[in-house]
Amino acid sequence: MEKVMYSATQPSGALTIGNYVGAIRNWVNYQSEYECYFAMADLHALTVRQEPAALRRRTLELAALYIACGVDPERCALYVQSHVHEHAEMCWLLNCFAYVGEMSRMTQFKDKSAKHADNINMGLMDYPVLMAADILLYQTDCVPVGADQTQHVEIARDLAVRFNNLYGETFRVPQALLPASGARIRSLQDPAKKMSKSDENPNASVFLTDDRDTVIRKFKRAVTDSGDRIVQSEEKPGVSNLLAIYAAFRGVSVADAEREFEGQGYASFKLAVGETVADALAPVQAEQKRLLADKTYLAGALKAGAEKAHYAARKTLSKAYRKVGFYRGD
Ligand code: AQP
Repeated sequence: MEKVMYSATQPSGALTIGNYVGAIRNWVNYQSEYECYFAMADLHALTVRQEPAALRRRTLELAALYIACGVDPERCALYVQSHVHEHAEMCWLLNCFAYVGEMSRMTQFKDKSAKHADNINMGLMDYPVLMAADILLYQTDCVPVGADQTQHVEIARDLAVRFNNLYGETFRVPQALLPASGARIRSLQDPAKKMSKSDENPNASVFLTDDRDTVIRKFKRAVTDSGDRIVQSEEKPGVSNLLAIYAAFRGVSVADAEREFEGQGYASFKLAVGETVADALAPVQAEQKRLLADKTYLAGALKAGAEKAHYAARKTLSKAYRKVGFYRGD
C-alpha cells in the first residue's frame, strides 16, 4: 500500500519564509513517493478572528501559492479543509477521547491565549484535536511540519493509539517529518520567537509576497548580536537564524555557510541573505500571479481535490463510526 502524507497551512495571513522552508517547499519532494493530501486549513484559521473577505481571498491565494511552489494538483489531493465535512465530524468524535487537561497544556494554546486574551474560544483549545482529525482521516503515515507543530502531531499519535486500544485497529499512527534545515525560522526582530505570519511587527517576518526591495530591507534591519563573527551559537541567536535561513535557501549546511562568510562583516552578510531569499521568491511570486489570473482552473483543481479527499476521509470516518457503535442503517 502506498504511504500517505498529510499537511496543511492556515490562510490566516500572508505566508512567511518560515511556512515555506518549514513546510510547503518540502511537500513537493515527496509527491512521487507518497499519496499526498495538502489542505488550506480554513477551519483552523477561524480560531482567530478573520475578516471574511480577506479569508476568502487568502484561501485562493494559498492554493495558487501551493501550486506555484510545485504542488501538483494532478498527483495530490489539493483542497480546502471546509469543503470536506468529515474533518469537522471526525473532530467531534475525537473530542470525546481528548482530555481538557492535555489540550490546555499545549504551547500554541498558551501562546495564542496570551496573544488573543479577549477571544480564548473553544476552537483555540480544540485546535490540536481538529489537527488530529485532519491527519487520522487519511490513514496518514507522515506529516511534514515545522518544529512548532510537533507537539500537535504527538497528540494525533496519542489519540490514534488511545482509540485503537479501545476499539481495535482503526487509525494508522502518524509521524512528524521535520525538514533537514529551516525547521524553526525565527523572528528577524526577536529571535527568541518563531517567525509567524500574524506577528504584529511587519519587519519581524519576511512574507512570500514581499517584493525584492522589501525582502532586502527587512534583512538589513534584522537584529544581530554583539561581536562580529558569523557563526552559529546559542549566544548569537540573531546571526544563527540568518545562517539557518541562508543555508535553507541555498541548500547548503550551516557549516558551509559559516565558511562562506568567514571574515565578512554583518552588513554584507545580511545583504547576501536578503538577495538569496529575494532571488528564490521571485519565480514563485510570478507563477502565483499567473495562476491567480485563472480562477476557473483553480476552482476546478480544488473541486477535484476535495472529491478525492472526501472519498478517502469518508472511508475512515465510517470505520470509526462503526467501531464506536453508531447505527449505520444496515
Ligand atoms: N517559523 C517557522 N519555521 C519553520 N516552520 C514554520 N511553520 C510555521 N512557522 C514556522 C510551519 O508552517 C506550517 C503551517 O503553519 P500554519 O499555517 O498551520 O500555522 P502556524 O504553525 O501557527 O504558523 P504561523 O505562521 O505562526 O501562523 P499564525 O501566525 O497564523 O499562527 C506548519 O507546518 C508549521 O510548522
